[in-house]
Amino acid sequence: MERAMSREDLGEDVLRELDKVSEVAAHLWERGWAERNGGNISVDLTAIADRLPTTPDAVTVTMKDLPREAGGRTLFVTGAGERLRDLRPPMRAGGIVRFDDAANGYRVLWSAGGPSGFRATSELPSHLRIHLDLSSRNGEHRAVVHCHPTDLLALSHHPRFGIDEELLTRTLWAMLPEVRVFVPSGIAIAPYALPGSSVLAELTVEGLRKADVVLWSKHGAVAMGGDVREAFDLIDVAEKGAAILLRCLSAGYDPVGLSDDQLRELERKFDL
Ligand code: 2HA
Ligand code: ZN
Repeated sequence: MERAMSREDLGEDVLRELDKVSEVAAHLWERGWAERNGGNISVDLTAIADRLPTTPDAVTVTMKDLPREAGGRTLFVTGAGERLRDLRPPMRAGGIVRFDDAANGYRVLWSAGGPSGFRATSELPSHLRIHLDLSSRNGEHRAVVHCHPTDLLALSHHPRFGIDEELLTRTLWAMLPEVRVFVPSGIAIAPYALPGSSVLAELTVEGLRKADVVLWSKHGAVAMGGDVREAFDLIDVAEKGAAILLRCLSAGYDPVGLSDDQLRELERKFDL
């Protein structure tokens, strides 16, 4: 029997991505956006981890209704029920999984605690669907971050901002120039759906086709990026807009907001 892979066997490219995951997971925890087992992260490693061997004795965790294109994909994912604050090296809370060719499920290639016992995040259906959708569109996006950013989540309960994604996007763009520039495609709202469900996965994929951040109503936010840092930045900037909006509303006034002219000036300067 082959010995289980150690961290060093993963290779430099994979380890670099895992280090970024640890860094971003620490930010999520410090921000209070990942209480208990809240939040999850995945990185599509298929292009850089295709040589990692499948541990021969690893059991297949079966999954129903996997899209066929999932076959052969290799993802880093956080574990079900794990705490993101435990993603500091040596990364107790994450693992690398590969979907079998027939897309009936996945096998664990590596996890810091050994491959047995590791189970991928309950939000794997959403993460996987996003990665598959992305790889069919372009190769640039490889990481998906889901977390529970407090102010965006609070706004999803707002009777107007919480149900009107155009209003929400325009209002947050107007809170400070960064939001207009660094969340250029805005925020989509996915109506509440059961966490981990394929309905939520579908809504998320639809949202990310048009927007940079998808706000899961009454739950949290999702973004994707070339790496986890980029995905985190999108949520972080959108959340800053939400925090300013809520700060003004809680102080008892409606924010003035950047004017249409000021927004247009930014759009010209940054070619948006
Ligand atoms: O992984 O955040 O949405 C825990 C969650 C589920
Ligand atoms: Zn969640």
